[in-house]
Order: sequence, then structure tokens, then C-alpha cells
Amino acid sequence: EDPKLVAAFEARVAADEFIEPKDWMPEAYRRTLTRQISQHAHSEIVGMLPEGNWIGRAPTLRRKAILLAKVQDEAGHGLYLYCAAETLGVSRDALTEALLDGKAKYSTIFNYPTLTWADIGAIGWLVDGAAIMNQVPLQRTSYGPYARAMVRVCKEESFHQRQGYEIMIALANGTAEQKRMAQDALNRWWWPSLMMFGPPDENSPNTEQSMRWRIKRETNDELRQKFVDITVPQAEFLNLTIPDPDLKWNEGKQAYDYGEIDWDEFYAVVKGEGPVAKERMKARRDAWEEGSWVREAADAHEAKRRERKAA
Ligand code: FAQ
Repeated sequence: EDPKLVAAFEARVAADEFIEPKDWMPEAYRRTLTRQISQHAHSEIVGMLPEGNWIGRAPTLRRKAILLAKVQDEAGHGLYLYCAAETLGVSRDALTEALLDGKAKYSTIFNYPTLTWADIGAIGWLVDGAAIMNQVPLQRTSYGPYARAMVRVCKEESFHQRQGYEIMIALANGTAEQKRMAQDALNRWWWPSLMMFGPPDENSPNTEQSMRWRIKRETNDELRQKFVDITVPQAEFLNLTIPDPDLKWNEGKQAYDYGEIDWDEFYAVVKGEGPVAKERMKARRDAWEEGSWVREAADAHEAKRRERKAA
């Protein structure tokens, strides 16, 4: 690559300018962005499944309407993100194929099952909470289309987080059985939520370069720490216990210390061994196959329209 082009690119990034689709960029920058944006898009799409599982069983009409809207928002996020990835020169079909062939990653968090209604509260509170923590800085990521997609996504995620927390408030102040459900959901979702931020910085192969290119604006560990610090008082307000005996306020660093994350579990889930990973992929493949008639009909319609225009 021409060192002059590289230097000009790096200067623009250092000056916090956005890089746009037609601008020159190093191939490795394009590759890293395509990887991260497409994984993010796949996460939004697979992320509809755990919650979609509860739309038919939401306890009231109000809860059902809210959950339906939330799951639709996730579909929208996936679509903006696929569009952002396409501006880097990759086709949406290729991205979808990579997901369905099991070659592309998506967030580990969506490979855990949603066993009770309280899980819908815990997902909104913790999973959307972690997602916002990670995505707010991405509004200033160096690639323009990704940054702009994040603005709307973050607005919607913040509503999602509040709807989840509101479910938790209702359950935590409810009957003994409801409170038990809320605690059980927190117990099961806490550690997987911390894993969403990715491996510790010293074992994160992409962080250093992505920080230099300003694709990432904060590291995995920095964001994880912020998430813990914001979430602990929220758990206290609910009168629920975070399942970590080592969790302790550290006066010196003005932040919480927390226990060791089970990284073996994380890497096993990344490899596709999550508790419901097979079901998730089967659901996506079935949806793709069952939707083939829609794609064929759209193609046939487009072909007819073109023929008519040409005639
Ligand atoms: N799961 O070197 P790093 C949502 C992989 S929120 C699976 O640290 P990087 C909203 C990583 O890809 C969830 N894989 O990587 C919602 C890499 O593998 P590769 C989606 C993970 O990219 C809420 C390897 O490990 N959000 O969907 C995970 O610098 C509720 C080494 O890691 C985003 O994607 C993981 N947790 O940092 C929807 C945010 N962590 O590709 C529905 C954008 C790491 O080299 C309901 N992404 N890996 O083979 C990012 O910020 C970054 O990509 C990180 C990972 C922080 C996720």
C-alpha cells in the first residue's frame, strides 16, 4: 500500500474525521470493519430469537406490545448494520451465507436459553445495558456509516434497557415467587453479560489495532468495568444479589472489583458450544429456507418490471 495514502489516512483518523465508503482505506481496516459490523448485524438478528420466544407468552397485552416492538427494533438494527457493511463492498447474501454456514460469529450472549418471563426483564436490563455501554462510544467510531447507524440504534437500545429494568422492578416488588424468578434470572444472565464485552484486553488480538484506527474507542475491559459500576447500584435498588462473592467497592480505584470470569465457558460458546447454539442456527436456517419464496417472488416481480420498461 502506498505509504503516502496510509499516512494521509492515519492523519484523518487521528483528527477524528469520519472515513466514508469512497475514501481510500487500508485493506486491513476494511477487513476489520467488515468483520466487526457484520458480527454486530448477525448478533442483532440472532438476538431476536431468545426474546421472540416469549412474544406469545408475555403476561399482559401491554407487555406483549412492548416486546413485539422491541424485537422489531432489533430486526431494524440488523438491517442498518448490514447496509453499513455493504458500503465496504461485501454483499448481504455473502454475509448471510457466512452466518448460516457457521463461519461468521455473533454475540455469545444469544446462545443462552430464556427459561422464564423474568429472563426478558434480565435481557433488557443487562444485555441491552451492556450493548449500550459498548455502542455509545461507537457513535464516534472512525467509519461514518457505522457511526451514524449507532446513533439511532443507541436511542432505541436505551428504551429497551428501561423496559427490561421496569419488568425487573415489577418482579422484584412482586410476590415471593416473582422475586425468586427475578433473582434466578440475574444469577443466570450476569456472567454471560460480562462476557459480551469480549476477552480481557491482554488476550484481545484486535483491540490494540482497532483502538489505533479508532474503530473501537474504549477497550473491552474499560467498558466491562463501566458496566459493572453502573449496574451494581441498579441491582441494589431492586434488592437483588449479584452472583459474585468477590464483588466489592474499591475505594482506591473508585470502582468495583469483581470476580474471575469463566473464560473457558466464553471460548466454548464462541466455538459454537453454547447451551442453545444449535437451536439458534437451526431457527435462522429454517427462516432463510421458508422465506425463499418471498425472495423468488421479488426477483420475478423485478424481472417483469424491467421487461415491461424495456418494451
Ligand atoms: N461473542 O479481539 P477481540 C446486541 C470474538 S449487542 C462472540 O476482543 P474485537 C443488541 C471476536 O469477534 C451484541 N465473539 O475482538 C441486542 C474475535 O473473533 P474474530 C453485539 C466474541 O472485535 C440486545 C475474538 O473473539 N454487539 O446485539 C465476543 O476487537 C438484546 C477476539 O476478540 C456488538 O457486536 C462475544 N461476546 O472486540 C440485540 C458490538 N467477544 O472476529 C438483541 C460491536 C469477542 O477475530 C437483544 N462489536 N469475540 O474471529 C464490538 O464492539 C467488538 O467486536 C467486541 C469484540 C467488543 C464484541
